[in-house]
Amino acid sequence: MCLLLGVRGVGKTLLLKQLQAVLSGEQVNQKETPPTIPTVGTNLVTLKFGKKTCTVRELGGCMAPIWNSYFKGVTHLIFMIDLAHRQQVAASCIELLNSLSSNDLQEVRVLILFNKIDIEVPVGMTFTEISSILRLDDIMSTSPQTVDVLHCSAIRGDGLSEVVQWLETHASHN
Ligand SMILES: Nc1nc2c(ncn2[C@@H]2O[C@H](COP(=O)(O)OP(=O)(O)O)[C@@H](O)[C@H]2O)c(=O)[nH]1
Ligand SMILES: [Mg+2]
Repeated sequence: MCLLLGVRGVGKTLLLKQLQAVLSGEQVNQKETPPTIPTVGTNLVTLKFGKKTCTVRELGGCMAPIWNSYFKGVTHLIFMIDLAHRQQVAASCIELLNSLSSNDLQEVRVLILFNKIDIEVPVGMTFTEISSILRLDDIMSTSPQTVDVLHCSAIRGDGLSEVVQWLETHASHN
């Protein structure tokens, strides 16, 4: 089971819809982006990679205080961060560090996924800027988990093939 976490509005639900579209061979269409509504509770999606599958569970951002009740049995974690929302970075950072320090997640493979690369500076942050605000190097060197980092635009589709690749390589099974 792969868990998809991130504070509210970072793009988790849209990412799952777009991954399903990519994997079923549909074109990601920027103008007809599927609408999302804030996720209440959890959103469970099964992604198919040929004969292999991967189950991803999104937990709503407003559930952060009880995210840890879903950590048992999790093998992979995608933590999403919104590059267009500076005021939210501190909150994201706290939730990320909390999750990484949980006993149940010490062995999981982690993907930190920066979303909304389509929103340009100065509203959006560059990868270099967010990395230094988050102290990403410290997080990567001190956390016991293997941590990978990717960036994408769930709305435009940039970077989604790398996310698909990560899920297929690490998180899917027969
Ligand atoms: N510009 C931009 N907007 C995005 C992107 N990904 C998601 N959004 C928008 O962000 C809002 C919240 O998305 P949603 O998937 O519901 O976030 P969640 O709360 O993390 O599930 C929606 O209006 C999305 O259309 C992106 O890559 N770029
Ligand atoms: Mg959602």
